[in-house]
Amino acid sequence: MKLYMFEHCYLCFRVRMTAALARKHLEEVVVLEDDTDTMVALVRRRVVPILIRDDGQPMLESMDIVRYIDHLGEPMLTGPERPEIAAWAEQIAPKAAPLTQSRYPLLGLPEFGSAAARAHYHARKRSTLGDLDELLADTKRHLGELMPSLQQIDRMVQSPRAINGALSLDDVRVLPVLRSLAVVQELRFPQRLRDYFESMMALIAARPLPAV
Ligand SMILES: N[C@@H](CCC(=O)N[C@@H](CS)C(=O)NCC(=O)O)C(=O)O
Repeated sequence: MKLYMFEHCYLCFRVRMTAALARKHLEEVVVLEDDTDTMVALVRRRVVPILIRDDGQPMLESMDIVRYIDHLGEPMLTGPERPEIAAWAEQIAPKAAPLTQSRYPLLGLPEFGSAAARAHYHARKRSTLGDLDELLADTKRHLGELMPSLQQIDRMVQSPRAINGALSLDDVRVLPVLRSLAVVQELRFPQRLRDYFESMMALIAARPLPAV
């Protein structure tokens, strides 16, 4: 199986963590940020993650891909799910975006490996989030708006090895968000959340992204 992805993309990390948990080999192909042609050639639109299955079929939609990989063998993500965790994962995205998306191009990631790729990202984000330097300068305010959500999810952690006590799709909803948020150097996860993040990343043998 081959995964077309951006290193910073949390939806791509959903797929990567599932493959690691399921012990399925995934060939990871990082697409340059401005390489729209590659994505369009595969699925006729600009989007990642894209999984190319071993039978050559492309798949889109991170959670569909996660379920597909999890069911290639004995499923791992069989624990209970809680609707409040899915709701949390939905509402966190707009609060995380100003903090994370302003930092991704500063981390030396392969999708930003050319000046053209970086320029493409800045232009794209300027039209949705605004100027990235201004977002960075506003880190304290954005962190203040984020912290209640982190306290909330901290209270929901039932075990450092699985948010609901047994591995489930909720881990796939939460861990990638935490991996993204951890790029904010000033951010301190509450204790239980930090234990969860560290033990889950160790479980899948993944290193955190750099933090700035
Ligand atoms: N519902 C899709 C959403 C995929 C998605 O929004 N991917 C983002 C990257 S995280 C993307 O491709 N954005 C368009 C772009 O980068 O131009 C999924 O869960 O896979």
